Amino acid sequence: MEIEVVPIIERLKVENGKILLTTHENPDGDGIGGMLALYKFLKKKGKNVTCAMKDDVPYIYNFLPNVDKIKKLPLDEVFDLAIVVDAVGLHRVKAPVNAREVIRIDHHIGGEFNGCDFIDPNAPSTTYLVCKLLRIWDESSIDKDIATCIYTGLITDTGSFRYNNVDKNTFEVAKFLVEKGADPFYISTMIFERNKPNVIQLLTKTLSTLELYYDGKIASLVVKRDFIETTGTDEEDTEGFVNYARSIEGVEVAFIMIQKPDRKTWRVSLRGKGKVPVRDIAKEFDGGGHRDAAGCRVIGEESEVKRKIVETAIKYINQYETEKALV
Ligand SMILES: [Mn+2]
Repeated sequence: MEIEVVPIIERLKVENGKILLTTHENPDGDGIGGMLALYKFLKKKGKNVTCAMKDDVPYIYNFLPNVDKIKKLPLDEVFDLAIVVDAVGLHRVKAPVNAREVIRIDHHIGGEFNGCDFIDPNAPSTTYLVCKLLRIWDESSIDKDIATCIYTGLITDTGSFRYNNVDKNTFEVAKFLVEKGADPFYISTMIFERNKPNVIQLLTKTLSTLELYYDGKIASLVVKRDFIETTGTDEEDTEGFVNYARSIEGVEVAFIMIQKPDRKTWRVSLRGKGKVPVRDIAKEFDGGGHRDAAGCRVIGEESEVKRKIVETAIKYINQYETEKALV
């Protein structure tokens, strides 16, 4: 199990040039946490590291140590090595990166494998993999700041240890991080207990769009651009809204459609409950993700897009039920 991490550690040890750490667009706690954990660790190892990504840091992650060091892509610089965190490739970064070599640390499936990549689709978060890497490299260099960043990715990608990607190893890593100084109450408070009143207004508008289909097995929510504009919020404030649709008893597929500023593109986030693989639904629209959390972009009228997603969800619900009946 440990052997797979060794090539990336050996590669990083010999890199004395410029290293770029980056993550996907619409960055989350796992991408930013993973990037900043590596940033501080590599700095301690005397490396020349830069953190940069396409979008701004969402408000809820502004407490993370070294968050002010994150630059905006594109950068007018050539890097010797780029490490893409929480993404299967540079195409997910959605901004130009000039690097001689790219390696990936991720828990998503996809892309061509390169010998230095560290990818494990069974890991609950990318920061879980980052933790594994840093522990094998030099456990004593993991300090409170690094532990805080890793813990952030761990709780945001597991819904605070509620999703089915959690097992005893997740708690073992969490215990290690707390021993290293991560403060669970502080981190959870910073991420989940600092809602602005207008975000709750946005949530209210969004929840009023709730619709159920197919005997209540499918639930949809819509965030119209007007909702965002009239409440003075941002698209990133919709993070987690889809979970309200998923939380309904009997729902197997939940999705939220977020209208992009061009008003014809919809960013769709899908959530499952361990039965119907929502990643397969997203794939039909050229998207991807995890079995229970996936996304895609669809262009069209609201009702048309919704109908297509619902029809595809029905197909996969039927497929799941047929397979279950055969077992
Ligand atoms: Mn992740």
